Formats: sequence, structure tokens, C-alpha cells
Amino acid sequence: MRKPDVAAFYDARTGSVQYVVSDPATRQCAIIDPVLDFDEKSGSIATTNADIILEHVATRGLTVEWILDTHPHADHFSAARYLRAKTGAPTAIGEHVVAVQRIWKQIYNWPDFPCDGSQWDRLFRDGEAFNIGQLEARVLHSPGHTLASISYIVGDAAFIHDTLFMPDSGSARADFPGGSASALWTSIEAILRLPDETRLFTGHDYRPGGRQPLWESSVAEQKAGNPHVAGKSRADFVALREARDKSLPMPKLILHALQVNIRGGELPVAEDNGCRYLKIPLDALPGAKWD
Ligand SMILES: N[C@@H](CCC(=O)N[C@@H](CS)C(=O)NCC(=O)O)C(=O)O
Ligand SMILES: [Fe+2]
Repeated sequence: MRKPDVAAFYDARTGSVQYVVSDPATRQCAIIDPVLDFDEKSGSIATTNADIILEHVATRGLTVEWILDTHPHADHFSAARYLRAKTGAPTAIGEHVVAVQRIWKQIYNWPDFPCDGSQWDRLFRDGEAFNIGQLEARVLHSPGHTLASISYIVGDAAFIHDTLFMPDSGSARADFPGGSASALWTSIEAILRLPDETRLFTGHDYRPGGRQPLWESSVAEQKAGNPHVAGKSRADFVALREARDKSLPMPKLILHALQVNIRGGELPVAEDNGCRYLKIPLDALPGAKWD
């Protein structure tokens, strides 16, 4: 099996991990889950993370073939549109993003919003294959954290985003609109059926105990050492996931981020004064825990 090169870029502000996965033979690559920086206190946008990725691509002589998101993120803006403008590479996400669009269209009260996924260049089906250079990439629908979540399997590497975190960090939450702990368990079971030595690259690391950020594990390590899966049944997992989710406040940027991310990372159109505005619904997430 061909081994892709994987470079990870950790965004300490959001605990997100962005990836460049490349084919050593052709130097073609895909960017996965790039972050567009946003400071909610000042309302300012920056492209620091995305520019670091572009710098990496340029210094390694890589060509960007794909800009991929694993799901519509709730904690940061996607830099997919910015990177598409910079590289000309197509953007893609899972086809079920249309169901996430339908949920959030109601929440933002956007009657004219097209829930058809036309905001991306390509929508991937479960099991669909595509190429990164001469490497074959395969899509695994991995719902639970969101309805639309997908994992990308590239050679011996799997980009599993917000399913399992590092073994000491358990799993992603499943309580966003459209989330399901039971669906997440099914998705985790499918990931754990990959070969034991599969390199698993997670979407977030929240550095428990203040340790250094980590993002790579293996199927064997997850099976042996992740307390959310080792020795657990579906019922155990659903019970522990739902109990933990009740204790978690919403991500601080969820209402900011979804309106950008269901548009494929496109920022709102500027008004006649040249300023872009976000729309924040009040009391749209009933029962959310407060900090
Ligand atoms: N404190 C973070 C939390 C972000 C968050 O909820 N992250 C999701 C992934 S998008 C998650 O699964 N978190 C699990 C956890 O915090 O235990 C924020 O406000 O952005
Ligand atoms: Fe997420």
C-alpha cells in the first residue's frame, strides 16, 4: 500500500488540526479542514493558518489538487474558499451537507438559501473514491458528530476528524443539531474495522492536563487505550456520550461558524458600507448549558 506524506498544522486558538496529505511520487496534495482565523472580540478575520499551509505547499513544491472539509465545523470558519481563490483547487465535502444546510437554514431564517450543496465543487458519497496524485482516497460516511461528517482514507492514513480524538481524549460530542451518539458509535465501529496499523489523524486536540498537542494514533492504540471504546458496548458509549454532552457548553463560535461553513466557507456579502455582518439568532439552541 502506498504511504502518503502527512503534515499537520495545529491551531492552538481552536484546538483544530489541519492537514496536508500528499503523494510523494507526484507531489500532488489535498488540504484537509483548513481554518480561517476569526477573533470574535474584535470581529476580525485573518488568514494566518491558511497562509502557513500555502507556505508549506510552496516550499515543498506541492500542487494542491483538493481542498477538503470533513464536516461543517461548529468551532471555526473553514478556509476552503480562501484557499480555492489562492490555488484554483476544487472544494469538497460529504453529500449529506445538504441536510445540515436544511437545519441551519431554519435557524438563520434564510428562506432563499439553496440547500443543494452548490457551495462546493464536489459532494462525496459514502464509499466514493478519488485520487490525490496517484494515491487513491476513499470516503467513509461517519455521521454522529454531524449528519454530514465523512472520513477520508488515503493509503494507510485515515482522517477521522471529530469521531475519535486521541486515546486519552475519548470522542467528539454528538449533541449539535442533527447529531447522534448512536450514529457516532456506528461510525467509530467502522473506523476501528480498518487495519490495526492504520494511522488515524484526528480533527481536534484539547490537550488534557496541558500536555503537548497530539493528533496521530493507530486503530490498535484506540482499541486498547481509548476509554470511550475499550471494553464498551454501544449502550455504554451512548450513555457516557450523552451524559458528557449535557455538561458541555456550546462551542463559543457555533452560531458564527455555521452560517459561514454551510456556505462552504464563503463570508457574508458586504453591505453598502463595505462591512460584512454575521447574524446571531437568540434562543435558537434551547437547553444549551451555560459556562
Ligand atoms: N471549547 C471549545 C469546544 C469546541 C467543541 O465543542 N468541540 C467539539 C468538536 S467541533 C467537540 O467534540 N468537543 C468535545 C469536547 O469538548 O469534549 C470551543 O468553544 O470552541
Ligand atoms: Fe466538529
